[in-house]
Amino acid sequence: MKVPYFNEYSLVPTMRWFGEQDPVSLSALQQAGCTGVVTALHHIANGAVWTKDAIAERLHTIEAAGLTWDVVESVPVHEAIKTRTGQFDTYIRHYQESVRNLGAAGIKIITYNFMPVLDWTRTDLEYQLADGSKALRFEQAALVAFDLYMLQRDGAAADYTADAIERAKALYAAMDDAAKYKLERTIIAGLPGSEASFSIEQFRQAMWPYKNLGREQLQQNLVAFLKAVCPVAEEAGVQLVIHPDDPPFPIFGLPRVVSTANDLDYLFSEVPSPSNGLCFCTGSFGVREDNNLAAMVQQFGNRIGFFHLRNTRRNEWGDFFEDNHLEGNADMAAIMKEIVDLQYREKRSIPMRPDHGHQMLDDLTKKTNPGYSAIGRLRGLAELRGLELGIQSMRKEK
Ligand code: DNO
Repeated sequence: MKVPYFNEYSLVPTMRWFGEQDPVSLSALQQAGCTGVVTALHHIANGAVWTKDAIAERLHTIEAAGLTWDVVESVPVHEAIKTRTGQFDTYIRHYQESVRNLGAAGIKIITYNFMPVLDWTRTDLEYQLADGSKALRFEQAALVAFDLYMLQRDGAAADYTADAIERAKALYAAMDDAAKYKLERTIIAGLPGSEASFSIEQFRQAMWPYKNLGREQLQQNLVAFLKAVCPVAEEAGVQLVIHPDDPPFPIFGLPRVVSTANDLDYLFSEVPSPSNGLCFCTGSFGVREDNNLAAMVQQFGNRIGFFHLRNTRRNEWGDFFEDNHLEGNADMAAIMKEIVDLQYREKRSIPMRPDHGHQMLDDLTKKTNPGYSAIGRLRGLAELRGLELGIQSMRKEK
């Protein structure tokens, strides 16, 4: 991990790289100001071991480009582990093996999530903003329309208010076939970094094991997973950092257990191991009005091994879009102040990536990975690092 030259304890600037097929090159990441890379071996099937050779190969590519591999995002957790069914103990053994192999290669921070079936979810990947750029958006009515009229999930209507159903009905009535298909693909085809992609029928089947699995059971399954993997991670010098639910509330009747400060409290008190860490994603937590982000950075600071910094703007319906990094509902300056304090307090530099970015400028005419275009992230990184340096220098003047 290379710490930027200007201050001893500073956020380590990184971006996500999807491997050789990523339209954004390693050189571009370096030009944007990154010293490190966040990546995963996406070609390895979910549940299989990440071998030493496969890790070494990726490491070599990154280091040959003059960068370091600072964080893994993600080693995916197999659905059998989340539901504790089928071959879950085999998959846990495989996970332990991957953790050992990564630790031995010097890669010490591993991101994962415990969201049932779907990773992050949006309903629109081309939400037009007034300045001409495009953002990612989650519209509650679109999700409800998909759930009620396309997925036709049993009992779905009971999850929504009459008002939400009215809005979904109106939205659906105005959609043509192309719009419906686009919505379906946006929700279940898998956004960048997701390990799964479904047709409607496959999605129904994937949800089946959760039929009688409530929130408490999922929480316990997460704790059981951590109790099995953290001791191995400790030995390997690795920290597992959990990514919060995105969005941070249940969707499609599936439980979610990493959405609030209470959820985190439970997780860290059940599994106190230092390897049980947190990927603090301001974009995910920030969608909930009851999450005080700056206070959460303070409260869980000693657990945070990785930051995703991003901003969202919500409305009264529960819709949100991804705003500019310094704008939106999250008070990024207050959050950054806590981050600067945390790094000085604990005398460490924490890797960070500007999470997502708008599709803008030349990227508007290119094929980009939604959220992961070069220029939007470059803008985010530049703004966030400027904010950090400003806060650091004010601190010194005191
Ligand atoms: C989206 C990402 C997520 C994240 C995983 C971590 O942009 O933040 O896909 O990588 O949830 O396991």
